[in-house]
Amino acid sequence: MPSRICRAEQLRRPVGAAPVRDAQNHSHLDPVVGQGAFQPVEIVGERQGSQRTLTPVAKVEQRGTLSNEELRDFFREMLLIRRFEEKVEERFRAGELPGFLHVAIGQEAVAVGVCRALEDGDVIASTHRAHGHTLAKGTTPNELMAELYGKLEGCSHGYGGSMHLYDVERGNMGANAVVGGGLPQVTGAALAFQFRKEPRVAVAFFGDGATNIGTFHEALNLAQLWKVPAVFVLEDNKWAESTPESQHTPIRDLSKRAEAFGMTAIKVDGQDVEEVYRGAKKALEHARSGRGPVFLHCDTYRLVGHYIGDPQVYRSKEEQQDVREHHDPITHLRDRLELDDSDFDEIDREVTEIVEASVEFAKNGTDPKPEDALKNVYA
Ligand SMILES: Cc1ncc(C[n+]2csc(CCOP(=O)(O)OP(=O)(O)O)c2C)c(N)n1
Repeated sequence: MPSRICRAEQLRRPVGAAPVRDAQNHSHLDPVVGQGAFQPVEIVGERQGSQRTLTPVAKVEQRGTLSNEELRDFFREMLLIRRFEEKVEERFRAGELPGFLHVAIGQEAVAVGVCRALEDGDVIASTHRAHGHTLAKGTTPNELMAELYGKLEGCSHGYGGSMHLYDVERGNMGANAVVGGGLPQVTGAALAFQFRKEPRVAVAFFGDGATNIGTFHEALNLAQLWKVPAVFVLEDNKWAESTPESQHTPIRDLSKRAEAFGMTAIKVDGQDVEEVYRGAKKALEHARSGRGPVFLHCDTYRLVGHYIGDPQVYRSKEEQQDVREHHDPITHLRDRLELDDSDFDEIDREVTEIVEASVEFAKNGTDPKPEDALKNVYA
C-alpha cells in the first residue's frame, strides 16, 4: 500500500523523537525497540545545517582528510557516475538497452567514498543498483556501457547485463538481482583471505531492505563469529522498492542491527563523500588488522525511482524536490569546493564526452553468438 513519509521531516527529527506518521497513520509500525538501549555506535563527522538527526557520539577526525585536489577528483568521479546513469536512463527509454535497470542517482558519494578507500586486492559485492559501485571499482565506462548493451566487449562479455555484471580482474564479484545475495559471498571471500593470511578485505554493499533478508543475518553472524576481514556497507536510502523503512523495519536506526552480532558499527552521512571515505578507511583498517568485520551505515537517499520508469506514486513530489534541493551529494560537494560555473562546466564537459564515447563504443561492439549462450553454464 503506498504511503507518504516526509523525508525532510524524518531528517530533521531529533534522535528519540516520535517518528513521522505516514498518510495512513500506521501507529502499530512505530518503533518501540532499540532507541538508546544499546551501546552507541561511532559516528564519523557532523552534518552541516539543521538536517542532522544524529548526535555525534565520538568524533573521529575533523574535515581535512582529503586535499582540495583529491576532493575535486572525487567530484569528477561522482559526476561521471551521475552522467553515466542519466545516459543509461535515456538509452533505456529509447529502447536500446535490454532487461530491467536500476540507477543509484543520489547515492554516488557512497560508491566513490568507499571504493576510493579500498586497497589493491580488496573485493566488493554489489546489488541490483550496481553501476556506481562498478565504475568506482575501476571498470571503465566503455566496458560497463558495452555490458549494458549486451556486447562481448562488456566487462562480463555481455553475459551479465545490469543486474548480473561482474569484473573479476577489478575485484568486483558482481551485481546481484537477489536482494542480500552478495552478503554471504563477502563473508566467504573474507574467510578465504583470513585462511590464506592475505591482508585483503571483502566489502558488501546492500540496501536497507536487505537487512530483513535471512542471508544478511547469516552472513553477518558468521563474519563476526569468525572475525573475518569484511566491511558491510549499508546504503540506507530509506526505501525498499515502494516500501518506506518505517513499514519494513521496527527500529529507526539500522546501525543497531550490528549490535545483534556484537559487531562494530560506524555511521556516516552518506551524502558527504569525505565523511564516507573517512568512515570507510576506519572500517577497512579495523577489518584488515584482524579485529573483525565492521558495519558501515551510510545515510543516503535515492533521488529517482526504484527502477527506470517507476512512477513513484508512493512518495510526494515535495519530498523528492526537498531531497534534490538539500541532499544531493554532488551539489553538496560542488558547494564545498566552491566550484564556479566555468570550473563545473569544464569537468562536466569532460565526463559527458567520456559517457558519449562509451555509448558509441558499446553500439559498435560485437554481439555474442547465440550458440555461445550456454557457455560457462554449469549443470
Ligand atoms: C530475495 C529477493 N526478494 C525480493 C526481491 C525483489 N526486490 C528487488 S529490489 C527490492 C528492494 C530492495 O531494497 P533495498 O535492499 O533497500 O535496496 P534498494 O533498492 O533501496 O537499493 C526488492 C524487494 C529480490 N530481488 N530478491
